[in-house]
Amino acid sequence: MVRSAAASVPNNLESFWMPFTANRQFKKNPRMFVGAEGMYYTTADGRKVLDGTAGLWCVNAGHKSPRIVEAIQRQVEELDYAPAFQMGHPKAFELAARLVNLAPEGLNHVMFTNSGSESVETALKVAIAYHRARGEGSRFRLIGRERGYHGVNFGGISVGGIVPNRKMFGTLLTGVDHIRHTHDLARNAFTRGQPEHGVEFADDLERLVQLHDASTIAAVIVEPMAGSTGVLMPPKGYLERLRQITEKHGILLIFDEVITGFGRLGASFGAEYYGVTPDIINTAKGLTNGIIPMGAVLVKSEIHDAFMTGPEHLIEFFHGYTYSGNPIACAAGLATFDTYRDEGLFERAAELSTYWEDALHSLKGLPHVIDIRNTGLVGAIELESIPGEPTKRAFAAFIDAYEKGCLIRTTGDIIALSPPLIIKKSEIDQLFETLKTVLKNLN
Ligand code: PXG
Repeated sequence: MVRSAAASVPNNLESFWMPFTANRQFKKNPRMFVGAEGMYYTTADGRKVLDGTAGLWCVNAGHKSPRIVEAIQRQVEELDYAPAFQMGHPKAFELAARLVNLAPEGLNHVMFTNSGSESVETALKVAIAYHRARGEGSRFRLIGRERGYHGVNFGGISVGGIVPNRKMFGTLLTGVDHIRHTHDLARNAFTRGQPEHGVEFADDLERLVQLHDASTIAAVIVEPMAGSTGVLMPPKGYLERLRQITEKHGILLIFDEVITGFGRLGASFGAEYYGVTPDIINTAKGLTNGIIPMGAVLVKSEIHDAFMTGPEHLIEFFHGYTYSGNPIACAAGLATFDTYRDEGLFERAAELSTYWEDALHSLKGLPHVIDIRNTGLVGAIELESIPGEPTKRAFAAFIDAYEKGCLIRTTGDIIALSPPLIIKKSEIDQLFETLKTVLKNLN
């Protein structure tokens, strides 16, 4: 029997194998969102849930932001899709130019992707190919960092440093090594902003240069502030030193700004916030307010120009996606930038960050809390793990907070918070009052 595509099937939860989810736990007691506006989700059972995480660190301008919604609707009517290769459409060029305008000086060229993971793969490929294009093909090694998160594709998990994301997947990329992470609870617990201790962790790169020789290393990739792994701020002077060491050895520095881009820290990019300019920046998430999948990779002119040689009818770089610079995504991106600018959201994040910091650190002293850290509109509360049962305590907090009307994220036994930048002081109060109750009741 031929089954019609339109035939209705009874809804069931079995078919969808959910990403990064405890599927069996979820399906026994599903948590479904059916609507969203501004700072709040609506659940299937009609409750309002305060979004303490901007979706997954992406809805920086809040949900259903009207200009973005309208721009997408208009674009579908005007030009739904245009081939990404050997053809163009105006909004892709406009969005690239606007992005360059937001970025630190010198990062003048943009490739579009469809996710943070694709931005990572693109950046790593650009780095290796760049060295080869200028006659240093021996520079093939990629250096990541322990506890780094760079998405889930093979390049990203190879340079990434989150063990469960790597251990099941065979040999990964070859020619990859890692510098040590910067988390140092013993010296830095309960720091507001950048930790005092740990600039010397950057010197671990010199150790790898000694081991592999600079002439074999193409690039180092780090998140300016490590997000997914539990919000780890760069120690004071650390990023500056990484920049010095990479420059000294001719190694490209890639900042993965998928989370730190677009106002999260109260500046356009982490690079601007920390005052350190890398050679390549990866973005996604807040680029379109999370509404349409899109990522972008910004590169310095020297990198771009190294490929602009040879006969002009030939393709210069063999890479790209069917949906690179998709018109709907570009329209969403442009309207997102207008919204960030006209609502002053990056400045708003900077202004609110002190109130946010004070509210967050007021949780110090509650049961099981072993660290609290923050920057911009990001916060983390690290809990002591239940012996032999890592992640269980924070997961219980996540469920309880959800039932009490707040969406939070957990990674390991760390609670991570990153609300839309439109959050009001009263909503910051609501979030932390709820968390206080949750933490007090935690086993
Ligand atoms: N790089 C960084 C720094 C990221 O944070 C990615 C790459 C991958 O992006 P895509 O779009 O392929 O998912 C990310 C994604 C969390 C969480 O709760 C973080 C991410 C994604 C989902 C959840 O910490 N970061």
